[in-house]
Amino acid sequence: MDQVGDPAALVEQLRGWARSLGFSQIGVADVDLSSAEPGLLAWLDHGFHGSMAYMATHGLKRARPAELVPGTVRVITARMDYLPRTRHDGDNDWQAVEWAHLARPENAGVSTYARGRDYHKVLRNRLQKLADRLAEAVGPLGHRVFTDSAPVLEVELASRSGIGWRGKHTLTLHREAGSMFFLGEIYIDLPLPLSEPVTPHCGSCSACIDVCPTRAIVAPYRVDARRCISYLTIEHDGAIPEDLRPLIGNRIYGCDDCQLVCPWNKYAQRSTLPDFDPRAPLLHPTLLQLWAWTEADFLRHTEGGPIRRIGYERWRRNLAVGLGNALRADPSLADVRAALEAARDAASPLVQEHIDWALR
Ligand code: B12
Ligand code: SF4
Ligand code: SF4
Repeated sequence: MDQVGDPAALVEQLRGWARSLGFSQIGVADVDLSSAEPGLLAWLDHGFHGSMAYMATHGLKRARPAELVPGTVRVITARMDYLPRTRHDGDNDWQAVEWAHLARPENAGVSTYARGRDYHKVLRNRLQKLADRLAEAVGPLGHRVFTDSAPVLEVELASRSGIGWRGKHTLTLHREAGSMFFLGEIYIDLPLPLSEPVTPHCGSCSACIDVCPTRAIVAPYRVDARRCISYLTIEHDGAIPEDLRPLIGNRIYGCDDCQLVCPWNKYAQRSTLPDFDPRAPLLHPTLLQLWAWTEADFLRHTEGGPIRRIGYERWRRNLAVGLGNALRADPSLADVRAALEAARDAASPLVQEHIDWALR
């Protein structure tokens, strides 16, 4: 610690640098996550990870930072708010705006986080800059930056270091910031002073559990990913289980419901960066507007964004489910029926099967 001088002052400095890079908060976590290991193992044992093989592959390394990066003694945790800086529809109640959009079955629900630039890129670059600043100040520093990119138990690290508490939906949330933020980490070999966790404030609330369209939050703090719309529309390859299709409604990329209903998200903070500004076609589109996209349109509109990762076929699969649910809500929607029928013959077998389901 010689090279550091006053470690508490260094953490204060780090906070200032982090803020200037677009982070709203940082913390310092210990690397002993052993008390989280049984929960991680139970989650895997229940098969809650579904086809996300990467969750099982690394096993307990996910809960052991020093095994992932030897020499790590602390983890700097960071929060970056992503609610877009721009307000739309002249309304400050962003949750009400989102609910109103989802309430119309012809509309397409695209998760708030996915409407702008891919957060992996935004956070990684900025975390690396933060690590570089720290290395300039303290001399040689063993470090690695992560955001949702490696076997790291991010929510656990964040909640242990005061970024927020773990909500019953399993995400990190904070009294003054809700949960509409991404997490990132810097693993370091420098023993900075730990930051204190905050007290949890879910109390007797169970709004997120009750609102979940697919009952994916099977108990407080337990998400069965196989039922989660985020998993089904983003992570899952192949056919979406038929029994879950009607429950997905018009959500075609991810799902925000458990966060939209959370009372603490009244306090969600807007991003300070333009990166998360929504691209116009993804803000509040209808299903038919997106269904009309060719593959070239899809690639153009999603360039540099997270949606591109799922590819055109999964995108069409998700839209077909949404269109089927719109028809179910209102069988007289002749334009929806016609659009599905017109696309059927040229579609891949996977999409064709979802179109057939939608038309039934
Ligand atoms: C896999 C994953 C998913 C999966 C599974 C989600 C989950 N809850 O595990 C799916 C695809 C469903 C998903 C969805 C979403 N995700 Co996600 N996801 C991840 C990822 C990569 C790993 C999470 C993880 O470790 N899960 C494993 C389980 C074991 O961990 P856990 O749920 O936290 O469980 C702990 C306890 O609750 C308990 N426990 C859990 N289950 C059980 C079961 C039993 C029987 C027992 C005893 C205990 C127990 O033990 C665990 C250890 O303490 C992280 C990034 C990362 N590397 O950490 C992002 C991350 C959690 N996701 C994020 C986001 C934004 C989302 C979505 C909101 C995206 C969207 N709008 O569609 C949704 C929200 C859904 C939800 N309610 O969780 C953010 C959350 C930011 C925040 N504020 O906390 C993260 C941190 C990514 C990031 N870098 O910002 N995600
Ligand atoms: S993201 Fe949607 S489907 Fe997944 S747990 Fe939350 S409310 Fe349920
Ligand atoms: S909706 Fe209620 S239970 Fe769920 S995370 Fe928010 S405060 Fe906690």
